[in-house]
Amino acid sequence: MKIGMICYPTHGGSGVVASELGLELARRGHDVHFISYAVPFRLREYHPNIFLHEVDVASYPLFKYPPYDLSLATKIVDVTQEYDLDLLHAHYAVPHATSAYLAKHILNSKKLKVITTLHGTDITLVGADKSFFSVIKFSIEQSDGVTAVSNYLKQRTIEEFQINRDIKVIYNFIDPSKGDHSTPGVCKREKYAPAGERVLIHASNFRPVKRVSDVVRIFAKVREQMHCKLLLVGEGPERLFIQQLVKELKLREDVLFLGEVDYIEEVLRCADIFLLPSEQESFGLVALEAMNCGVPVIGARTGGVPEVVVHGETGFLFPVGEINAMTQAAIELLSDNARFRRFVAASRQRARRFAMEKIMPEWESYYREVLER
Ligand code: GMT
Repeated sequence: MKIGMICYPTHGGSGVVASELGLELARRGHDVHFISYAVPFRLREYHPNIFLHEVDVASYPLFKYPPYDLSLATKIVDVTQEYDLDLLHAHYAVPHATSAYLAKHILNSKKLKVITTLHGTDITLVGADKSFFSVIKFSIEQSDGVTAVSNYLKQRTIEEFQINRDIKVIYNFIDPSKGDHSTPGVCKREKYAPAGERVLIHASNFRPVKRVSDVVRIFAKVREQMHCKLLLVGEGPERLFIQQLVKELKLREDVLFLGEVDYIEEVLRCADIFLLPSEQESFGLVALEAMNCGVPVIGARTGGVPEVVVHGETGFLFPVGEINAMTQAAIELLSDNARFRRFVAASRQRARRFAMEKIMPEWESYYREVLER
């Protein structure tokens, strides 16, 4: 198949999923054309079946806001014509699904199909903004195929947008070998925890929805009970506020800001517990990546997270904002070695449910099904 993969290039779940899916499709012999405004960060490795097409965003003094969606649609039209694409796969509804729809109609093609994958904030945050409502609803309804990354997100989309069409749930996936501690590039745990401290970790885009201040407050309370370090991975609008909070709580020596990390497993492999107290999370790819590395997850029972993390087996989930319960769970788990080891093993085991070799056939058969529509 010749596939156009439309995604955001930045550090974020939807870009990671699109990149890993595209790479694996390329390994399986398909041609994959990435269309984005920059090279997606996970695509730095060369593959002969991967093609990159950067969208040039028009700038003109009249444009206070350059029309990215139109530049993207134009690029999709050009690439589809030049490479005779069969399928456009838009990751994230806004504006990718809409630009793909527009391109398909400019090309006036019956052969070309559009699949939209909903990732989460395109429905729960952006979608709830009334100014986008009708265009998102239209783009979902007009796609030839629609997938959601969890049952939760599927239900939420149907309810919020009164959608009356099939939406297929295809879970995000991991490569089990990346969680393997014997693979090269293993994190130097002693660099972060030189005196054998326990290591807590959080990774996100530091947006309010992630509740990173809860992470810091949980860590502060755990630290009252045991020697530990907190690794904070990522960048985003709340980073300065979080740095200030770390300073106020006098945690500077024990909290390490690592910035953006391209291959997160390298850091996850040296952590004991992943904290994910998000207000909203349609799936929680990073929780799955943590479990794949044998790191249990403690966080909020929200959105699609309970479809990934098994409460009491691979971590603990509590209502959003229950930082005392999250703290207690972390202290208890870290204080009982035998139990902790059971959680580590169960986390790895659970992650296998989302192994690439299980999920990829779902994608390939869904692509074929949509192409036959
Ligand atoms: O978490 C974010 O805000 C980034 C966002 C994205 O699209 O990059 O993540 C969403 O998609 C991920 C991949 O499918 C999911 O694992 C995340 O749970 C989801 N984020 C939210 O729902 C907040």
